[in-house]
Amino acid sequence: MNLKTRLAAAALLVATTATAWAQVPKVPKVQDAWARPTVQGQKAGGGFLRIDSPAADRLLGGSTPVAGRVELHSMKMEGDVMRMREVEAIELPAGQPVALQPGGLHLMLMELKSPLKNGDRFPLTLKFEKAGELQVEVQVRTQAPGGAATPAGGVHKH
Ligand SMILES: [Cu+2]
Repeated sequence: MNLKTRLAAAALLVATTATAWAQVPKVPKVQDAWARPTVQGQKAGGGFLRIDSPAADRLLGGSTPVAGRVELHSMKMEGDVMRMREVEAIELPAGQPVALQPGGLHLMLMELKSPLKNGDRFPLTLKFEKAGELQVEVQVRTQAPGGAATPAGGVHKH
């Protein structure tokens, strides 16, 4: 192989790699998925995670074997009262991490089939408008991963 051929081959390789790279689906990165333990008889529990989507997308909902259904909730102070509301979708701006956390946007696991016990793990399938479905593992724990203490109580009235 002479130098010219080698350069051409190298250029072709770069071009091929670049093309393959561009075709990699823009899958959101989901980290630190966790849920609070629940007590016997508690029908709903909060789920939290961080989503970093490389492309603008929307989280539409999810499903998990541990709950009858999964809702998307927002939480806001209105006067002295913390109010939760179901939302249609959660906007995910390109390259901007969105945190679902206690006191803010969160997942609500409705119709829990059994209490979530500290230390348990369960699968959760998230549904995105563009990226489709993505399965993540949720850890049941009393504190957010990373050790940040969460607001006490966790009273969830619907
Ligand atoms: Cu909620």
